[in-house]
Amino acid sequence: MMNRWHAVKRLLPMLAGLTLLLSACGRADLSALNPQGPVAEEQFGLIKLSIAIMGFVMVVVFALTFYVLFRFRRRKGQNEIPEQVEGNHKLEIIWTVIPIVLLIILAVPTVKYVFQFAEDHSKDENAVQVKVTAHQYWWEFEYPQYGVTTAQELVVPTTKRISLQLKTADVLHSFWIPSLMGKIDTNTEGNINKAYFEAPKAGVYRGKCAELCGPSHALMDFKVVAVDEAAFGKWVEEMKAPAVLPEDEHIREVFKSQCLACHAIGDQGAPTFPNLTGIGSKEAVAGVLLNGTGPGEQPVEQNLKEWIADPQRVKPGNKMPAVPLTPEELDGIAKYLAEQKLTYNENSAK
Ligand code: HEC
Ligand SMILES: [Cu+2]
Repeated sequence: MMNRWHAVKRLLPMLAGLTLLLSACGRADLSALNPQGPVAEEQFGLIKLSIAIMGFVMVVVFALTFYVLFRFRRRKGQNEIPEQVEGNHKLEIIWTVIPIVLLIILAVPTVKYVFQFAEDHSKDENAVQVKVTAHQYWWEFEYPQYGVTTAQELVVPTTKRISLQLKTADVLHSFWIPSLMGKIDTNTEGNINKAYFEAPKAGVYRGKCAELCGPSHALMDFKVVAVDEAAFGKWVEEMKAPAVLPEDEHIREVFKSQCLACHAIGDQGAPTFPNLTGIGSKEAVAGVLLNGTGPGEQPVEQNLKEWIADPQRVKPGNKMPAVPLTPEELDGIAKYLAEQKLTYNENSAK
């Protein structure tokens, strides 16, 4: 008895630790357990329903088990073999029918929502259409209604439904915004998946790749930036404004020849790889180097330098080479890019 109490006492700190850990699972920008939009809310409803049913089954089964263990335990001096029971129609019917009823309760809303979430809104003119392309290890967002393409930050208005058509440019990935919608795979062209979500509350939500896709899979993050309608309109305008290239002639030439072969900025360059328009006011560089002054964050210029100097160190296996630059060129380009700020979302601009 004494020993058992010791074991319990030793487990207590671990239980306390786990409770603390789990209590951090409700982050509004990151957690499926703290839904911030209607799609995520309905999905959370399904999670709660299945947990409730499973919890109920567990309690009943455990209670019966302990009752039987206790009630029919072997008593002192009891040496004969107890009565052997084989088959009991009443009981067998009961424990077949109850699980069937439970499964039906689980199946009806699940099937209903599976079909609802697969609804095709790609022809809906009132929805914001976004073509999502997953790349090792970044996300491309094209807005055909507005003629804008961006990367890593999915800017959306709070007032509209966002209709997604998703595909991959290389291997399979999975698009996931835990607090706004569940996962949806990105397949190759010809097998486009559709999904939708709404983000009625302004804010920044974290997105993830949820399909192991290579060495930097865990770094394939993106953000959803939900803003009001006016700010969204302003964002579209700012994205389409002509580029202002670096003032310094040498830096400008290096930037044009070394960077714009792959990247676009404003109306300049090739949009094959992430569009750098407004890179100075994004939440992160390359999705993972968080901009800002909080814990784990750095000023954007610092993050740009870190990224451009050695992209492979930040995200092993990504498709951006380390471009040979002198320290002055690196400084000049990082400073120029850090100044590329959009003002549509002043509140959260870094
Ligand atoms: C061969 C093509 C290529 C060249 C050349 C190139 N990049 Fe990139 N760049 C990429 C790719 C691919 C990514 C996405 C990497 C990832 O996140 O997986 C990227 C990402 C970036 C990002 C992060 C973008 C974002 O939205 O967060 C910045 C900033 C950047 N590059 C700057 C530069 C600069 C500055 C140069 C020139 C010195 C340059 N790149 C040259 C291919 C290139
Ligand atoms: Cu991925």
